[in-house]
Amino acid sequence: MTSDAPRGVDAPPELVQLLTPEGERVEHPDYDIELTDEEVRSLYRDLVLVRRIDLEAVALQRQGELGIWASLLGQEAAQIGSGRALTDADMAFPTYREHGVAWCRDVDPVRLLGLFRGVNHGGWDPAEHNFHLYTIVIGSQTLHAVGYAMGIQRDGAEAATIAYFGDGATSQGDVNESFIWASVFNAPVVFFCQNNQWAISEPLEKQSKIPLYKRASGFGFPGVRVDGNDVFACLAVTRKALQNAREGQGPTLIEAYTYRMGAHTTSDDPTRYRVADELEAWKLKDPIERLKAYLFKNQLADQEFFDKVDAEADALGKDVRRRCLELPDPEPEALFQHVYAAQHSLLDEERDQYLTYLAGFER
Ligand SMILES: Cc1ncc(C[n+]2csc(CCOP(=O)(O)OP(=O)(O)O)c2C)c(N)n1
Ligand SMILES: [Mg+2]
Repeated sequence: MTSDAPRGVDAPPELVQLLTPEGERVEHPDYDIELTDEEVRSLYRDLVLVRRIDLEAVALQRQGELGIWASLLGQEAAQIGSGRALTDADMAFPTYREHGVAWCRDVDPVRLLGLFRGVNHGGWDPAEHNFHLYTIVIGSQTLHAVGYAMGIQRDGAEAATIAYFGDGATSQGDVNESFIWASVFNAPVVFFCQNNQWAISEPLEKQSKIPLYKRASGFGFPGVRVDGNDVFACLAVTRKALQNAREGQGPTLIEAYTYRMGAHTTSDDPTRYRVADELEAWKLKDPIERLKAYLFKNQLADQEFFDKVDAEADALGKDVRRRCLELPDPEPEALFQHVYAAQHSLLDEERDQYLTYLAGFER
């Protein structure tokens, strides 16, 4: 770090920004976005609702109803901006934290919770939503995304894929291999890295000596750093990168510069490794507050609108909680389902053995 300011908080000069932390609209020579007032209000609603889902999930975990939860707090704009840039035909490959992108892909939030409650192995049909299952193995989904992109390239489809991953994931072999494949095959893929400054307790400076987006040039494709707390900029930059990919111009690496305001997961205690100042400084860059300020200042929304969105968020929180608690426990034999695409004799045998074993107990 070159200044005494808390980590990452001095916005780097090369950052694409269209909305300042104070809610002022600014221009960028390479990126612009035309949004109707209704579209801006709709983005605000998305941000507030996904934050509410996240808050409810953290509370459910604290009450013992979920095994674990990976909060997206602070990363809403990166996820909603990029998620709303996708067309129905595009395919997204998430990590375990992309609840905002899931929202944009119309995945019922309760389905996400089912996975963290341990009552299913995935929760949704990737083909139905063009949103792959969550991936815990850091970085592996970038390879899946490139493979899928090469497939749609051969199909001649007018679509692109987007691979989500974190700053820490850029140190994984899988991610670097996926960059090479994407580059040499000119695959229609957008690499969307949410640099939230931390990989559990490892700070960014332990992952890279150069800004992450600059890594792309070594692989032979463009990289761009965007203000990850600015929903307009995330939407504009991702839209352009996806369009380039669809038009045969190959991959782009987007580094969304943001901050993980919560713990890594509910199993983590960030007070053990980071100073409180850092969080306080980043709170001033909150993605929701800046859009709210913009809406207010430009008289695009009044108090009645904000109250309505808050009420909708509360109702959604209640609904998600109720339906989460009602999720049925799976039958023990469900463990053996969906392991392979088709029936498998060894697995059938193991399932029968297990059921015979269970039948020996009184239920
Ligand atoms: C291959 C692999 N190695 C290690 C882990 C353990 N692990 C889980 S999350 C994580 C840090 C990931 O950091 P980052 O990529 O920055 O994503 P973030 O959680 O910050 O969104 C690690 C090392 C894992 N899940 N998979
Ligand atoms: Mg990270």
